[in-house]
Amino acid sequence: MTMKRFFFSAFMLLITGWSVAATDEDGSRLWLRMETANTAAIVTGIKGTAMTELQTYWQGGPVMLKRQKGLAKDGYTIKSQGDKIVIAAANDAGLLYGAYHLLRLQQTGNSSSSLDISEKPFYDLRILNHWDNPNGTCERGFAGKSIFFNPNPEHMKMYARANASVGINGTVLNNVNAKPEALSSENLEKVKTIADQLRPYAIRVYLSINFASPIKIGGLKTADPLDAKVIGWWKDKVNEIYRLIPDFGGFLVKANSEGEPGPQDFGRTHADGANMLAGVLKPHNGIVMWRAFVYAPQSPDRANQAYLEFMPLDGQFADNVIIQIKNGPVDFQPREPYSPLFTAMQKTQMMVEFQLTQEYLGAANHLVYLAPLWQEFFSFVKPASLRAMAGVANIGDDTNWCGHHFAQANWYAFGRAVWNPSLTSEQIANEWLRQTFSNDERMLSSVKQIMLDSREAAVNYMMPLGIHHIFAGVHHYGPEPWYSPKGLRADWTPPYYHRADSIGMGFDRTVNGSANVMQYPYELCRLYNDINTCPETLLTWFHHVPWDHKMKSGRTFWDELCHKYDDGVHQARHFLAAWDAMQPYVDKQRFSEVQRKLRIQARDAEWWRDACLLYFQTFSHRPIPQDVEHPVHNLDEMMQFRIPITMYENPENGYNK
Ligand code: GCV
Repeated sequence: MTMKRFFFSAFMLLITGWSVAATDEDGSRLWLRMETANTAAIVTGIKGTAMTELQTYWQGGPVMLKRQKGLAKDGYTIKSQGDKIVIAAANDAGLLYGAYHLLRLQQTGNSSSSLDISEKPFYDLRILNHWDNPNGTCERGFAGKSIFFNPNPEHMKMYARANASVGINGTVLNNVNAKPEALSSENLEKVKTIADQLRPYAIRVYLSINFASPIKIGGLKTADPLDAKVIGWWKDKVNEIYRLIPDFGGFLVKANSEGEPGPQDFGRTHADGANMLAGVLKPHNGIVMWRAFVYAPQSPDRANQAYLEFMPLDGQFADNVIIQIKNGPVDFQPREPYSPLFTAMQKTQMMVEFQLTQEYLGAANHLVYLAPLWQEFFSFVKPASLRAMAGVANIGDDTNWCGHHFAQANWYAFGRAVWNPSLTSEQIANEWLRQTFSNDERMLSSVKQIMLDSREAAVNYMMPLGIHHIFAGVHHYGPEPWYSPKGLRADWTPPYYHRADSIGMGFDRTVNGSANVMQYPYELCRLYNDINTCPETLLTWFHHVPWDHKMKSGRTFWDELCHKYDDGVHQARHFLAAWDAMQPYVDKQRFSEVQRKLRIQARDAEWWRDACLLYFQTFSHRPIPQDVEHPVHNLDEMMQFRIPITMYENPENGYNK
């Protein structure tokens, strides 16, 4: 070798050793990046899937799959016995989950020779809700078109594997703003095809229904749930569904909410509507998930309404009805208190609805890891008080499934949390990172920290101290605290929520205001009602806070607000810098795609801070403190800036003025 070639090769070694940890990846394999160990024989059925997965990817010694009585449904044990590993479960789904657990151990570098694991799911029903429309769009979808629109078997298989690998066992295929055609015979054939593709992975399908379907596609004059013809129509429809899909899960219903039809249109209650459907599903073991997301335009406080409509019905729902309640009383805000229905209803089965798709958290542009938000919810609501958990999916046909590589973590975390709500956000992040990126400790701790801090950072740069719903109209991306078009219902405009004026800002929900505090248990009511004991993280949620109110830090409320917004900007910039330092440990494609998104996030954080501080300053008339970075954008320019997108797409860029 000539000297010149020697130096060239040494140089190449150096740069390849330094620059790329692995070959480029596009994220399409999600967290299932296992190397193929063998070519597996194709075996059918759920147990067959477990065998195929192990034969294809397991690199250790022999594994035996065994049915064993006495174990919990879907639970399993994994034990080392001599040179083999035995996975035992009471049902085939348990064997499948055991197989994925073993593969997870392999991928996270934890498979040892002395395994003694015993697992069972906390909830029976572990369900994704897709807000997918028949035309292929996804409401609040930021990752492309619906995967169910033209279901490609390979795509469906990967979707099924990903869900089963974390124990998700149900999926609602269509939007809660349901088109009546969801129940047409033609559509049901399509649903059957999807159900057949998901069944080997122990996943049942469900549908959202339009309450007026008997009129719209049945040709009846009414959809009154107590009308015999209407009940007959639903019976026939449900029989048709079960003939095609014998393990069909049931219906999800959004009724009398945001213009959707419901039993109240016929003078009936939510219980009348839900129980009628429950009655026709019952012989088939189907369930009804009836949403409590209701609010009327004329109400003085949107946060009060689900409680007001549903509490009087507590105890009136059939035993196969579950009331599905969003985690907070308004709508998936970066921070909300928990919905008070969860602690108030005592005689009704309830499930929580979390939103994985980041409608209010920077869409597919911001890295916001949601497990800490769910953990916060569970610090108030006992997991055992719920029957199930639902997650509004963030999945589309984008190559990386979720639009942002780190949004995959929210899909993964949802599955893990519904399997075991006591897993910490950190444990889940650690598992996900190891499988999705690598077991390299030099990368793990910094990136895990970004994930763990990301939700609080978003709260800081978007709406700290209890501020809520000050988003841009319609698409909800970016700040528009001033948005208030003439004639629009007040509760669809930010001023309804922030109520900024010359005295201060915030929504008075105390006993002297909307009395929302009274929907909480006595101790919390007392805590929230007093401005001096109310947690500062929820201050303007419950109080109209004077600009000079003294905060725990010793600062005035206005100064604290400025600091919080600025902290958020610095956190977002820090995420970018910390990620940049990860270049040696991450493949080039995913490194640069995430870097690009983090740059948008850092710019957006600045946009949020500047827009909110300059706008609220027009009410506070106080200076921005000297030790806070001062806005670099102009309020009037920001007020004119609109991102021309619908609620079905992700903005390519954030603020780009
Ligand atoms: C599916 C919010 C969202 C809507 C969504 C609704 C709901 O209002 O902006 O897109 O509709 O919640 O959860 O029903």
